[in-house]
Amino acid sequence: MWRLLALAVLAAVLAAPRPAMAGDPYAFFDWDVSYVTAAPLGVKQQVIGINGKFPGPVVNVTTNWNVVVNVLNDLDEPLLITWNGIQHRKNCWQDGVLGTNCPIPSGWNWTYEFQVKDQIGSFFYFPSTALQRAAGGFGGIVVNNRDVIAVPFARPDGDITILIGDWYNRNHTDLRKMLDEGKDLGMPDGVLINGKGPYRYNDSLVPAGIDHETIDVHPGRTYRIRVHNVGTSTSLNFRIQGHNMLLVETEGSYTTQQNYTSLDVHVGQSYSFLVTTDQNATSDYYVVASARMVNESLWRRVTGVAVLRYSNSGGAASGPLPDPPQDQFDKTLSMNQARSVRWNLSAGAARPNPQGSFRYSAINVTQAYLLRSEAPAEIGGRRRAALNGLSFSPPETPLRLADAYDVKDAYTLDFPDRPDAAAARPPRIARSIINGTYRGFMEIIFQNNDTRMQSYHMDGYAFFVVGMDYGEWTESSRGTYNKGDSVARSTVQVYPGAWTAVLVSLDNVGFWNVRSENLDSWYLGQEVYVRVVNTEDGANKTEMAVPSNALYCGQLHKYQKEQTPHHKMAAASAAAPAKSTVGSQIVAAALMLVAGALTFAS
Ligand SMILES: *[C@@H]1O[C@H](CO)[C@@H](O)[C@H](O)[C@H]1NC(C)=O
Ligand SMILES: *[C@@H]1O[C@H](CO)[C@@H](O)[C@H](O)[C@H]1NC(C)=O
Ligand SMILES: *[C@@H]1O[C@H](CO)[C@@H](O)[C@H](O)[C@H]1NC(C)=O
Ligand SMILES: *[C@@H]1O[C@H](CO)[C@@H](O)[C@H](O)[C@H]1NC(C)=O
Ligand SMILES: *[C@@H]1O[C@H](CO)[C@@H](O)[C@H](O)[C@H]1NC(C)=O
Ligand SMILES: *[C@@H]1O[C@H](CO)[C@@H](O)[C@H](O)[C@H]1NC(C)=O
Ligand SMILES: *[C@@H]1O[C@H](CO)[C@@H](O)[C@H](O)[C@H]1NC(C)=O
Ligand SMILES: *[C@@H]1O[C@H](CO)[C@@H](O)[C@H](O)[C@H]1NC(C)=O
Ligand SMILES: *[C@@H]1O[C@H](CO)[C@@H](O)[C@H](O)[C@H]1NC(C)=O
Ligand SMILES: *[C@@H]1O[C@H](CO)[C@@H](O)[C@H](O)[C@H]1NC(C)=O
Ligand SMILES: *[C@@H]1O[C@H](CO)[C@@H](O)[C@H](O)[C@H]1NC(C)=O
Ligand SMILES: CC(=O)N[C@H]1CO[C@H](CO)[C@@H](O)[C@@H]1O
Repeated sequence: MWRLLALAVLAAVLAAPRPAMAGDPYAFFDWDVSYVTAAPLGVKQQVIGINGKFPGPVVNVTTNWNVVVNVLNDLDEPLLITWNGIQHRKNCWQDGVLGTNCPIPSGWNWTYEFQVKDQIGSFFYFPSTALQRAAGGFGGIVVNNRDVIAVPFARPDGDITILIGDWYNRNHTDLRKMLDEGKDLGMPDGVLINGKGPYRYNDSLVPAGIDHETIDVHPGRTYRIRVHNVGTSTSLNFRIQGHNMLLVETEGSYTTQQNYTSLDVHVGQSYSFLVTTDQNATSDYYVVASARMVNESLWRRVTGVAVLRYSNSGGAASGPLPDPPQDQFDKTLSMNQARSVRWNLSAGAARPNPQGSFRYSAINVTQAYLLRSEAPAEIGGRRRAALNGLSFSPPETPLRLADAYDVKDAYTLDFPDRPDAAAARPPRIARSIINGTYRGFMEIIFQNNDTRMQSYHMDGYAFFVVGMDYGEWTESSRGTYNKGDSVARSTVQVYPGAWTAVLVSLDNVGFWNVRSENLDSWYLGQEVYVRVVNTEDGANKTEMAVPSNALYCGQLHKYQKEQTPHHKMAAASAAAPAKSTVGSQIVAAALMLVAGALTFAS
């Protein structure tokens, strides 16, 4: 009992001031997340909007700023927002996935507060549970450099966020039902660009009455275009008719600058290009995102088309779209392109020292995991997806919170490091996670035994993409790793029948989600967590304490105070929602913790 009581009192004391990040500016956002009616492909449906907008607003902040987002859940189901690529250093409490946060109940609000510490670049946010991303709720995140840090290119004349993604006319609850019934989602109905359907480039392929995106530019300028694939499961080839795209950054790393006429952007990935408006503007130009790594002639409708319009444009775009890469029978072209994305070792990134001064090749690997994915199969009587034969069961009690409150049996730490270590047992549904060693250096090899493209993401970190190839990974594959200028990023593609190897330095304490970015595979269980604890963390120097506004659910639900629902509809009819100051909330949270300790003890 003493230990628990001490824990509660300590946590209450630690919760009192804001976390130690005073001095850096704050950016505040108020988001009302609700359904809005839209018909991006001509079929009316409920999509998830933020403050009535679909897609949501761009979060435009600068390195080391504190970001405070008050999220009001006006949906009819629980909600969590996650921040793809934001590292939440020492602070997985804000990560917005079920392993670290209780979902925000319908009608409640919850405030995220985190610092975008030592990061720059292009990221995005989205609702992380229950397939909600298939309905929207996403938006871009721009983290700018501080003025004192050099950027490896001249200041662009504009900054444009482009969200691309496959789209279904069925809503996310219907899609969920299909997966629950063991069905495949099948071919998407199209591709949206910034929430809009395709420009009518061909009357027989695109019906009339669909609203498309227009990107307005001036001639003779250079724009930074940030492209994010926020879709469900389709890899997309992105291209702009008549224009080179100079790749400069991906997910927080400056790349060596190279021109591409098109680039494959896989689900969950983000890239920045510099595009110079150096064409004669005889007419507008097509901006295309077309399905990749599928039979493209069958998947023709899965094509997004927007328009790049110069201010001196001579007229509408017409004629055929610019060709996708002609490599139907050459599976190496896309992979070679992926390999060509390299780190610019001399560029400064978020800090003054060159990003390449972190020499990953000089560090010895301390833990290695080979994670094998297979096509979804029947596991425990249901169609599920697995890694190393384990299909993750989403926790009712967030794993990190369970640790903080000594909840037993919330998870096991025995995730198999090899698929063959798992093969002895039949595939199963489990809540087994990876025991990461703090300050260790982990190698993760993703082996894709499925016949479709996958991409995998790790929260809390950027990893070095040191290798990828077709076939089965073997020990000797290590000889092919790029030991010099592998790019550091948070989402990587894994080609069917191929492997991708990444290295990650486990210096960020917390519980971090490793997941398939393909929504259906993720929903069906293809995720795991890496638990990184510092056993010598006496005073929470390497990890922040439980936030004072933490939500409690599952086995800890008894600590949760009721919140007056703030539903717009409810608020209209019911009395005005109770207002509470930050101070009173902290007191309430502290009392809650003490009460919790007593409950435990009794
Ligand atoms: C999704 O569509 C189904 C009908 O196909 C409808 O019953 C359901 O309410 C819709 N859900 C949402 C969130 O719009
Ligand atoms: C983002 O913020 C920066 C400075 O904080 C500003 O210069 C820039 O114009 C903003 N970008 C957008 C797209 O609003
Ligand atoms: C949401 O929570 C904050 C405190 O975190 C509170 O001040 C606010 O009134 C709440 N309600 C709404 C509708 O945002
Ligand atoms: C439109 O697409 C159809 C079907 O692919 C094709 O046959 C036709 O030639 C296209 N029309 C134009 C004007 O490109
Ligand atoms: C990229 O293409 C542009 C023209 O579109 C050209 O001006 C520039 O020199 C090229 N840059 C590189 C690094 O190839
Ligand atoms: C503009 O450029 C296009 C493509 O390079 C070319 O086909 C066209 O003739 C040019 N038009 C004029 C008026 O120069
Ligand atoms: C794609 O599908 C078409 C139509 O079914 C078929 O003729 C073609 O062979 C397929 N292409 C590939 C590369 O499988
Ligand atoms: C790498 O970054 C430096 C700035 O440190 C820049 O001058 C150089 O052009 C970049 N190199 C490439 C190949 O992009
Ligand atoms: C890495 O391991 C090798 C061989 O065990 C050892 O000689 C070397 O000192 C280690 N390097 C570091 C940085 O620990
Ligand atoms: C987890 O790893 C640590 C070393 O980082 C080790 O001390 C501990 O015993 C491991 N726990 C389990 C349950 O394997
Ligand atoms: C999957 O693994 C099996 C057994 O190792 C192998 O025969 C098959 O070729 C693999 N398929 C893919 C797509 O990797
Ligand atoms: C010594 C100390 O203050 N430890 C606390 C650190 O924060 C966790 C919660 O995140 C508490 O459980 C510890 O008691």
